[in-house]
Amino acid sequence: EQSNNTFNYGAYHSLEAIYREMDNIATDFPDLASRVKIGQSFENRPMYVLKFSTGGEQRPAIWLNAGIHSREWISQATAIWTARKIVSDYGKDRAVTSILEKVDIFLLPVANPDGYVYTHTQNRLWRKTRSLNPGSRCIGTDPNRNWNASFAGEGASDNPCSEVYHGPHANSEVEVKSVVDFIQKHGNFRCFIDLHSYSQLLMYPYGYTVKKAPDAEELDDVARRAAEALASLSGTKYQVGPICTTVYPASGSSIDWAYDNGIKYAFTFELRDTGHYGFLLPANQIIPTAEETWLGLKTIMEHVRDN
Ligand code: ING
Ligand code: ZN
Repeated sequence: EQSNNTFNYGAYHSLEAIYREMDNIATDFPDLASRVKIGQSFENRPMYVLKFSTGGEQRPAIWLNAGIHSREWISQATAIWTARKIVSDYGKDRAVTSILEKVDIFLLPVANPDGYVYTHTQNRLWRKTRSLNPGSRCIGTDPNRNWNASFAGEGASDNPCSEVYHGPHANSEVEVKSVVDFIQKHGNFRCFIDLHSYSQLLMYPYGYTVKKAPDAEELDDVARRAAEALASLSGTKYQVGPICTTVYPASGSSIDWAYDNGIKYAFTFELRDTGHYGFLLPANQIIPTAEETWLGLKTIMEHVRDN
């Protein structure tokens, strides 16, 4: 049933190639996967998610977000590998099968499509969206400072030329607004995971304050178990902790928004490496990274299934 599968998971791909592969997955596994358009980008590119579901009505759901920062290519690559892994393992791997009997998974591999195209065509290290800022020559907003969670607070900038510019108002970026609207309309998300790179960290709220999240102990326990599972494959070490004290203060982030809107299991991965290659992680590390990350993701998803 993988007649269309000529996609090389060990290489980085264009937006078009990723979108084509998402379509192939949905076509090959129509009872399990569907490609859903949730909106379009500032430059009018479609935003596609893969929905994995074995039935039911608005089952509890997991949002897997990737590529919100366009230059973090291992994020988008890990996400599309994960999509293929889910359809390949369903019915074979006990954990995946049991997760999908109870919860739906929504996977957004390229949360910032305009930025992603720009990193392929103009500037490999572009991070932000590509929206225009009236009155400034500088382009783009940091889409991980644009969510409605202590918007424009600490760790974000009001300068449009900054890499962490928060934008004119919360949800000003159509890419962010499209995800917010989809999640709110659905109403039954229990988990939100955002994949970034790099630094090998697994973090939970908050980024906007040093105050402990009410569920910090449970989140820390889940994250530690996930990091342990991840390391079990080939020894890759992840540091675990709240965003604010583990990396830096950051307001308006996706997982703080998710957490403050009732999505308790909110996590961010900073994938490989620790800085040797940084954003320019060689393609021969895509599959090893995706495979180990998968063990961490599965640990979190099993916890969501059981709670
Ligand atoms: N790091 C993240 C950033 O947006 C982060 C760190 C994660 C902040 C989650 C807030 C919430 O700055 C990278 N590399 O983008
Ligand atoms: Zn990032």
